[in-house]
Amino acid sequence: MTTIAIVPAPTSLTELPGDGFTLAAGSAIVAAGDTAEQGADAAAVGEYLAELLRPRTGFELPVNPAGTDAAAGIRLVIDPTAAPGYSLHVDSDGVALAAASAEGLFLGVQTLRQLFPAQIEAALDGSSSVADDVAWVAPAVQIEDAPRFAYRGAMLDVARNFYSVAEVKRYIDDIALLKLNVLHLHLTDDQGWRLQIDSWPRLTEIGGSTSVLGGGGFYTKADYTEIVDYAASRVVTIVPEIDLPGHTNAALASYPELNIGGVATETYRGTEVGMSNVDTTAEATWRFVEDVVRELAELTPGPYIHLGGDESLKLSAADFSAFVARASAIGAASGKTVIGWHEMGQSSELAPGTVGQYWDFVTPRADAAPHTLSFVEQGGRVIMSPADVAYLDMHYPDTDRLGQDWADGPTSIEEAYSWDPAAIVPGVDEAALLGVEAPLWTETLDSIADVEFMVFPRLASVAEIAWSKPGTERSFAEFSPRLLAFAERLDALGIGYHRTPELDWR
Ligand code: TNX
Repeated sequence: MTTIAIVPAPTSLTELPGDGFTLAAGSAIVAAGDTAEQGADAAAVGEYLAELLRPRTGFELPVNPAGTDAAAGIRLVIDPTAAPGYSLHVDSDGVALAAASAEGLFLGVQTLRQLFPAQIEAALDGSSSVADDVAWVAPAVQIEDAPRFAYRGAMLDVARNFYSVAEVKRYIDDIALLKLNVLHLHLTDDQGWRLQIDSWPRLTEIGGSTSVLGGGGFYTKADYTEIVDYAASRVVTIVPEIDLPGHTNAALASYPELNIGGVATETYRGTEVGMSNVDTTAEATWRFVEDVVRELAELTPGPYIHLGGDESLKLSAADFSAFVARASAIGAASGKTVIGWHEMGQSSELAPGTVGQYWDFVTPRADAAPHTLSFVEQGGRVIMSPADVAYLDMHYPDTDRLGQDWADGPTSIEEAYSWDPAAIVPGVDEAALLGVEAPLWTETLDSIADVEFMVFPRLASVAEIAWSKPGTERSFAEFSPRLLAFAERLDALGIGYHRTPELDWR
C-alpha cells in the first residue's frame, strides 16, 4: 500500500478502504462552479493542474466544464458554501476536490499532487520526458484541510544579490508547493535598489548598478508587474519592501540631497549593517518617501507594503520614532497596510493597524518583545520570523559553505521545525498573529541554486508551522518520513536541497 505523506500536515486525513484512483490516458479534469465565473475560476486551476500532470504521464487530460464529460477523472468544484480551505476525496471512481474559492482549490491541488508518485512531477526547467512505466495511483483518502494563518510567507532579498524575473518566478513555484501564499521581496538595501521609480530614476541607474557578489540589476515596472501577475496565478501575494530610514546606501549614493550634509555616498558592496540612513529632516527625503510610496502602491494590487525600519543604528531613538511614525502615515494614506520590522514598534504613533515583523530570537532579547507588542497595542498584528529558527540563510550544522551564523549559530531542520509562533512574545498570542514568514538574506547567495540549497528542506519546517493548526498531531519524528517523501518530489522537480545528516535521505 502507498504511504500517504503530505507536507504541510493537513488538518485531518483518513485513509479509505479500496484501491485508490488510477490516472489514465482517458482521464479528464472537470471544473465546476455555481456561476459562470466560478466555473471559469475552477477551469483555470484545472488547467494549472493539467499542466503539472501532463509532461510525465503523457496524457491529454482535457479540462472540461461540468456535465460535458462522464469519463472518470478529477473533479474540481467551487462551492461558496464550502468550509474554509478545501476538502479532497479520492476513491477508485475518481478525485473530488471542493473549495469555496479558486485559492482553496489551488491549495488542494498542492495536496493532490503529493498523493501521486513523486515521478509525476516534471522538472521545473522543462527537461522531463514521459515516464510510461509508472502506475499513476493516488491512494483512497478523505482530507479536510485549512490553514492556521492567513499570511504564510517567504522573503527573498533581491537587494544584496539580484535575481532575474525567471528566477523569482521559479522561487514562487518553489514556495507554492508548500502552500505558502506570500512572497516578500526585499527590494532595496545598502547594496542595491531593484525597482524602477519614474520620479527618481537614478535610484536604479546608480543604486541598481551594484550587488554584493555580482553585477547589479533591477526590475522595470513591466518586469515587476510580470512577477506580481505570475505570483497571483499561484495564489501568492507579493509584499514589496522599501527599507527606510536605514539600509539606504543605494539611495544615498544616487541622490546627494537625501544625505545629511548633502553629499552622495559611494556605492557599497560590503556586508556590514546599520551604517546608513537618510536625512530624516530633509525636505527632499519626504518628497522621496511620498513619491516612492505612491509609485510602489500603484504597482501593488496586494494589501501590504513593507517599509523596513530595521537597524537604523546611527539615528537617535527620537529621530527614528518620528521618522517611522510619519512614514507609516504616508504608507497608510496610500491605501495599503504598512508592515515594518519590529523596531518600528518603538514609536507609539504608528498608523493604526501597522503590522510588525518580529526578527529577534525565540527567546526575545533586549526590547524586542515590548517593541513587538506595541504593534498589537496600536491595532496591528504580528508576523513571526524569529531569526534563530526561521532565517534560512543561517548555516546548516554540517556546512558553512553558504550563509551566515550570527543568529545563534547554525540552524538544523529540527530547530526550524520545533518552535511555536504564539509562544514567543508575551501578549502576542494566536489571535494577534497575522502569520509566519521565513526570510532569506542573500549576502552569500549568488544564484537560485544557492537559494534553493539554503531554503530546502528547512522551508518545509517553517511552512508546516505556518499551515498546520496547533491541534494537528505532529512531532519531528512524525514529520521526518513525510519530509523524506517530499524530498523525492524535490528531486523530480530538479529543486536542489541540502541533505543534512539529521535524516536518512533516500
Ligand atoms: C540583519 S534581520 C538584517 C539584514 C541582514 C541580516 C544578515 C534584519 C531585519 N536585517 O539586513 O541581511 O541581518 O546579515
